Amino acid sequence: MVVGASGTGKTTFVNTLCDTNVIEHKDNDPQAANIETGLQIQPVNLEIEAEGMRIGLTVVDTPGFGDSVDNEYMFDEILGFLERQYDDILSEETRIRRNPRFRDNRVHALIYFIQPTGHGLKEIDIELLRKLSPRVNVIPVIAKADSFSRQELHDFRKRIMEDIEYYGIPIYNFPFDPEEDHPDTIAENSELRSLLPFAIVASEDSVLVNGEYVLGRAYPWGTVEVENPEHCDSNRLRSALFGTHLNDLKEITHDFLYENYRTERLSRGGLPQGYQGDQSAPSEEFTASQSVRLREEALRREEEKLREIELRVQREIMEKRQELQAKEESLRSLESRAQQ
Ligand SMILES: Nc1nc2c(ncn2[C@@H]2O[C@H](COP(=O)(O)OP(=O)(O)OP(=O)(O)O)[C@@H](O)[C@H]2O)c(=O)[nH]1
Ligand SMILES: [Mg+2]
Repeated sequence: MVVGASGTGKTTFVNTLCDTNVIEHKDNDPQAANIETGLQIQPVNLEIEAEGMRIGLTVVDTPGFGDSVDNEYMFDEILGFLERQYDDILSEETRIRRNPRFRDNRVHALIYFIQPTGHGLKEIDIELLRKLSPRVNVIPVIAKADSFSRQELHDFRKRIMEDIEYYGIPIYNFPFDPEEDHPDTIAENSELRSLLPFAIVASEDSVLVNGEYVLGRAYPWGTVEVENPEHCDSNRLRSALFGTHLNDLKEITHDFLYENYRTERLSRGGLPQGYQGDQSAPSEEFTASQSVRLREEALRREEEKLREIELRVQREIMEKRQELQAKEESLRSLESRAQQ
C-alpha cells in the first residue's frame, strides 16, 4: 500500500516498481482541481516478474490523501481498510467449512511517502504513522529525492529518523538478531536500515543514457536514473520488497501484527454479529457501503472517547466538590473554636 500526501509521486512509484502502467494518474483537469474527491482506496491485483520469480501482488493506492481538511477521517478510513482485511481472516479462521476461494488481502507493507520539505516530519505524518504502525509494516520513504543535494538528503534523513525515534513510531526497521542471525543477514539488514527512509526517485519515462534506454528523469543539467543506486534507493527497496524481505514482511504481519489485532479483537468481544467476511473476489474499488461502515465505526469510536472524557470530568468535579466541602468544614470548625 502506498500512502502519503497528494502529488508526492505514489502512483508514479507503483508504476515504476511494477514496470507496467498499473494505475492511472488522477485526472489533472485544472477545472476540477478544487473539487475534493476525498480519499479513495483502490486495490489492484496483478502478477509481476521480479527477482527471478512471478509474484502475485496487490497494490493499494490512496490518491487524494491530505487533500481534505478533515484528515482524521482519512486516517480512520485507511486504518479501517487494514483492519477489515484482518477481520476477513479472523472470520475465515472461525468458519467450520473453509471457503476455497478465500483470498488473503492483508497489507504486508505500507510505503509512506514523506514530502521533500527538508524539515523533518510534519504533525500529520506523526499522527498518521502512530495510528497505522501498530497494524502494518510501515516503510518510510523520501518522495522526489532528486530535489536534494547529497548533504541535504543526509541531513533530512537524519532529522526524520530522529523524529521517528523521539515519537516512538515502530516502523519496519529490517529487524535482526545479532546473536542468532547469519552474519550476511546482519550485514544486509544493517545496511538497509541505514538507508531508512529510502530516497525515492520514480519515473515512467525512458531516457537515453550511454546509448541505452533506462527509466529516468531528464533535466537540463543531467539525468537521474531510477535504477542507479548512486542516484537513489528505489532499486534497493524494490529488491527488498519483492526478494530478500518478502517473507519477513509476511511473517511479521501474520505472527505479530495480525496476532496482536486478533487478541485485541477477541478480548473486545470478537467480530460484530453476523459478520460474513469477504465472500466474493476482492473488489477493485472500496464500495460505498464499506465506506459508510467505516464512518460509523469511526463515529462510534469518537463517541466512546467523548463518553470517557465526560466521565473523567464528572469524576474530577466530584472530587473537587468533596475537597471543597472538607475545606469548608475545617474552616467552620476553626471559626467556632476561635469564637469559644
Ligand atoms: N522530481 C520528481 N517528480 C516526480 C517523482 N515521482 C513523481 N513525480 C512527478 O510528480 C507528479 C505527481 O506524481 P503522482 O505519481 O501522480 O503523485 P501521487 O502521489 O500519485 O498523487 P495523488 O494521486 O494526487 O495522491 C507527476 O508530475 C510526476 O511526474 C520523483 O521521484 N521526482
Ligand atoms: Mg496518484
